[in-house]
Parts: sequence; C-alpha cells; structure tokens
Amino acid sequence: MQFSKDSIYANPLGQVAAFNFDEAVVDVFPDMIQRSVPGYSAMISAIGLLAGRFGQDNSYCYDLGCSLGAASLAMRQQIKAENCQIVAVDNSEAMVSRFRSGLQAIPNAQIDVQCADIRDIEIVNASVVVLNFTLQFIPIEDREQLLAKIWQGLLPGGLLILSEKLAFDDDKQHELQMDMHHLFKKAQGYSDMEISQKRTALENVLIAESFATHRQRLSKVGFSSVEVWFQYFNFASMIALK
Ligand code: GEK
Repeated sequence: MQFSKDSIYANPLGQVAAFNFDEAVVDVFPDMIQRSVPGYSAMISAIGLLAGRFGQDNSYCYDLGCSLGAASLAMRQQIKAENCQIVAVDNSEAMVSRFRSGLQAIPNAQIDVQCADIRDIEIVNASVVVLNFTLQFIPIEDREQLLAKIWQGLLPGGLLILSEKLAFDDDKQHELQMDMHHLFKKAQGYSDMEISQKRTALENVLIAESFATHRQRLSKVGFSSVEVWFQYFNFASMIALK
C-alpha cells in the first residue's frame, strides 16, 4: 500500500481546521503516528504479545479505533488460541476502506473490519479489548459508559489495553512533558510551525486526562487492577484486568 510523508501542516494555514481522520490524514497516517507518538512501534508489538497471552479460545479480541489496523495485525500474529476472532472497528470510512484493501494482501488474516462508532457497537465474549489512542477522541462525558460496556463484554480473566496521551495535575510536570513531546517531534523532522498548527487542530478534539483520572474511572466501572506498563513522556499505555 502506498502512503506518503506527513506534510499536512508544513505550510502556514490561515485558519487551522479541527483535526479529522479524512482521506488526507489516511494517506500519511503511518508516518504521522510513528513520528508523533513516542514509542508507538514498541506499544504495537507489545499489544501483540499481550493478546498472545490473554486471547482465549472461542472468544473475540476487539481493536476499537483501529485506524489502519496495526494493533489488529500485531494481535493476529501472536494469538495462538483456537477460534479467537479479531473485530476491528473505526468510524472513519477512509481508514476502514484503506485497512480493508490492505488486508487483501494478507490471506487468512480473518479480521472483521467494521465501520461504526465504538459507542454504538456491542461488545460480547471478549478476551482482549484494545483502545490504542482512541478514548482520547471520545467526549469525556461518554467515556465511563463506553468503559462500562467494555467491562461487561469482557470474559473473566479479560484484558483491556488503554493507551492515551496523558495530562498531568502538576503544572510544572505538565509543561515539561509537553515540551519533551515537542522536542521528540522536532527530532522526528517536524518544524515548530507544523507542531503548533497540529496542536491547534487537535484542540477540543483530543482531550487528554491524567493517569489518576483514568485509573479512577476504570476502577469505578469494575476493573480490579490498573497499571501503566509503558510510558514515554506524555504517552502511556495501561493494562486493566477484569
Ligand atoms: C493504531 N488504534 O494505529 N468510533 C470509532 N472510531 C473512532 C471514534 C469513534 N467514536 N473516534 C475516533 N475514532 C490505532 C490508532 S488513531 C490515534 C488510533 C491517533 C478513530 C479515528 O477515526 C482514528 O482512526 C482512531 O480512532 C484514533 O493503533 O491518530 O492519535
């Protein structure tokens, strides 16, 4: 599949429109996420390993907000359980159609790709649920209900992997981590203007919360244990056990 280098915000834009996962973003998505999310590849590989460990026979593994399916494909490689099916869901038509065409090159991937809002789907008989940088795009008021639905759909011994950009309650820490992320993006070749225009585009679209807030909400809906297993500046991935 052909993808391009991300230069969406490389030229000055009079008015920066709110970020949205359209065709233009899909065209550059692998490059964009790799150069914007510190540790992205490491997290994707580990999601595969976790699914290999937690995937149960005759169950589903959900990849919610799957984009082009990186987490689904990593899980597919590692799951050894019998009849353990992957359901990948995204509400961006552009993402879903590109993911589906990529899958044609991988016979027997057996990933059920659905175009839907993850707030509207049923979650049943799940051994693994992945929210890899997706919850941050769901309005805050809808997050608890979505996580409660996931908890209910998980089997005993089930696992939720929740990766998010984090906010920090301490202002100094928050500034430092944001600055370090800025430096990370500069080191990946983004200019100050690109970084700043992307930040504007994401304002009110990506709403980050602190680990304490995530942990509290996950516990409230029923998860028995929540820990961070990976963090690189203000990007973290948590595992929540049913
Ligand atoms: C990866 N997980 O490569 N319903 C369904 N999908 C949604 C919704 C929603 N309500 N809101 C946003 N999305 C991927 C990366 S990207 C993260 C995930 C990023 C989808 C949206 O269309 C996009 O594809 C994805 O969530 C977020 O492991 O770009 O920072």
